[in-house]
Amino acid sequence: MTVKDYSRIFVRYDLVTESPYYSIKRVAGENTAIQKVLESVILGDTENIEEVVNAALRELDPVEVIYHGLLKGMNEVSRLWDEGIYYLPQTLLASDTMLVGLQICENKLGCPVRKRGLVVTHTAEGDIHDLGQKIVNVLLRASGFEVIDLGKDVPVDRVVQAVREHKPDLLCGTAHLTTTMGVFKQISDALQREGISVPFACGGGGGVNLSFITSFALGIYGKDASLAPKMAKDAHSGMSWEAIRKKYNG
Ligand code: B12
Repeated sequence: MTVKDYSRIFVRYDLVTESPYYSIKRVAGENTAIQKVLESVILGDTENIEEVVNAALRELDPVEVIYHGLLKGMNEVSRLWDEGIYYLPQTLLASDTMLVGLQICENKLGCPVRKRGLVVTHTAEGDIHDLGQKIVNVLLRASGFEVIDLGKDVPVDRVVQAVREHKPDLLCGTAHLTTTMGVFKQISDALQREGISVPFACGGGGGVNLSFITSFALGIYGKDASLAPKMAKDAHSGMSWEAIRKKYNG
């Protein structure tokens, strides 16, 4: 066979596929405005994120911008990290970019005046992976729930204290580290010792999965943030944690 085109003969394909620009092409969608949001997250472009999110919001619903732009971009960043292409600085910049975009979407969503119920959310003790929790907060607020956001790296005692004090319909937790997810069981045990049986929806990564979360009382596994408002609605209507677990976790 004779080679007819020599123009790509010296291309290092490993370097091509390891570029974030390859990622951007890989996940390209139809909508240009959304594509720009996605690109800004992948490139960690904190300077332009405000402008591109506002432009996308002129065409699309905030929840669409969150799911098809911010979250899709962050999922691609997760892939780049997992494959050893992105390191801490790029990932951190991408996370900060996503958080700026999320805040703009949240402002645009606004909050219904009449509150439907109360939810306490937190990211596990020792864990700073709070992007999932932030999305959960935004979707809950947009659905009319009052959210008490305890933040990240929250000690077990503080979570238990907040549940005692605020008596939420639902408690939410996010964790990503194998070393931190165990605190969910500690929280559940502590609540049970006090006779509190609040449904405890948990999500995240690493070992946080259906079998781990359903291995302790109160735990309900949430694969996606969009489940949080549905679970909160069920909890507010009086469903027990067992019934909610059965409904969402089978
Ligand atoms: C972004 C990221 C970071 C960012 C976090 C920024 C931030 N503000 O969150 C930074 C750069 C700071 C970081 C730091 C570290 N990270 Co990191 N990080 C990631 C990465 C790439 C993506 C995680 C992420 O945010 N995904 C996007 C969000 C939106 O997804 P999510 O939280 O899962 O949320 C979705 C669902 O889970 C769900 N959900 C989440 N919570 C809830 C709650 C409820 C109620 C419901 C219903 C749903 C729900 O809804 C969301 C989508 O709809 C992962 C790799 C990966 N593939 O996941 C590693 C990863 C989690 N990190 C890891 C590690 C080891 C670290 C560090 C220890 C690194 C280091 N050597 O310093 C530190 C941790 C420090 C600490 N004490 O926490 C490991 C964990 C390994 C493990 N199993 O223990 C991972 C898996 C990478 C790896 N493969 O090694 N990290």
